[in-house]
Amino acid sequence: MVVLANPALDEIPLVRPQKHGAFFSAIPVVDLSRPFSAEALVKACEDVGFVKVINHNVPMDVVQRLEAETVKFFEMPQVFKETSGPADPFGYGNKRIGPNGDVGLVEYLLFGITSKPLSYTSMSFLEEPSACLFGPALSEYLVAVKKLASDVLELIAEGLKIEPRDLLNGLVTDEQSDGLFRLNHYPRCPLLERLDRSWTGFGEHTDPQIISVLRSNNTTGLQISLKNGSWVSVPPDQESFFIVVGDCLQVLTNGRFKSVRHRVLANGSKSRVSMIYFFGPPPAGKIAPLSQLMGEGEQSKYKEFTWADYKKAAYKSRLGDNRLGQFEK
Ligand code: GA4
Repeated sequence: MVVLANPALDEIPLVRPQKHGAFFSAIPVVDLSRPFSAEALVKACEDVGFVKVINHNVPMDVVQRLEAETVKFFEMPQVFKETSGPADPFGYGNKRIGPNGDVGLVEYLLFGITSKPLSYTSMSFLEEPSACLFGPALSEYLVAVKKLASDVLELIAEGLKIEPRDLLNGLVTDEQSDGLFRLNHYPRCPLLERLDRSWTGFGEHTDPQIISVLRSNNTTGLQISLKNGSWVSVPPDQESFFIVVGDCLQVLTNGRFKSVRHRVLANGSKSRVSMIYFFGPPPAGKIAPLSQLMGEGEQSKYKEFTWADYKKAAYKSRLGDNRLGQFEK
């Protein structure tokens, strides 16, 4: 029997297992420059709630400049870093994550992104004084990654056949949308390395927002939980971005997409730097399953709430809590 190659198939396998070392990674990869990326993104969000995107159009020189400045920031003496803290919620934080007793082997800077439109020239949208320690790469990065988030959400809307097409990305590009930016540093730890132990860098949790866009240096540590409950390591890729489905997108899709539990394990051998832009809707934005995604007779799985309600509840919770639980019907 002769099996003919089907050239059309070359266009489709945008979600494909990636060979990494001796194993096939469970992390879907979507090439945003290829046809069918909308369908591939939807499939990845349904299956895993996490997807690596390539050909994302974020200039690598901007990413590298911001990474270099981030490394420099975290290399500053502790007393200097602490002038931009403690994070409550914005500013410099060390070991303590959130207000309810969570800790990890991590130091970080958290920025609130205000409603003003992002521009290359103005830093005023960053509600954090330490923003002035960074050069233009910070705002250039935020502009480019916001565009990426918007493109991804528009593709997801296309894949889900949501009308109007800008319904989802409109939630994060709205003047009132509530963004957060986090720079994390998981330092080298010779003791852990010596003991060959790993430690919690950032405990397991889901992100409360719509989506988060994560990028890290070439250090391992990030893990995601698959639907069957097993944890898998995400091979680092400093040239790509990872899209994380958040709780709000789970609700908007009535549970068709699942917000992915993820965590960072620190093994101390190499420092890890990550940058995550969290895209939340406007505070008054109503979060409820989109009627056009509901099948005939399908009931909403969630009580209706606003992003402000959800955020308030989130800040009362512990990192690993199931925050959506109290909003389920
Ligand atoms: C998890 C996702 C983001 O990092 C974050 C975190 C926030 C914080 O660090 O202040 C929270 C956590 C996150 C959810 C529950 C609360 C709030 C810590 C915490 C225990 C910035 C966010 O938006 O929610």
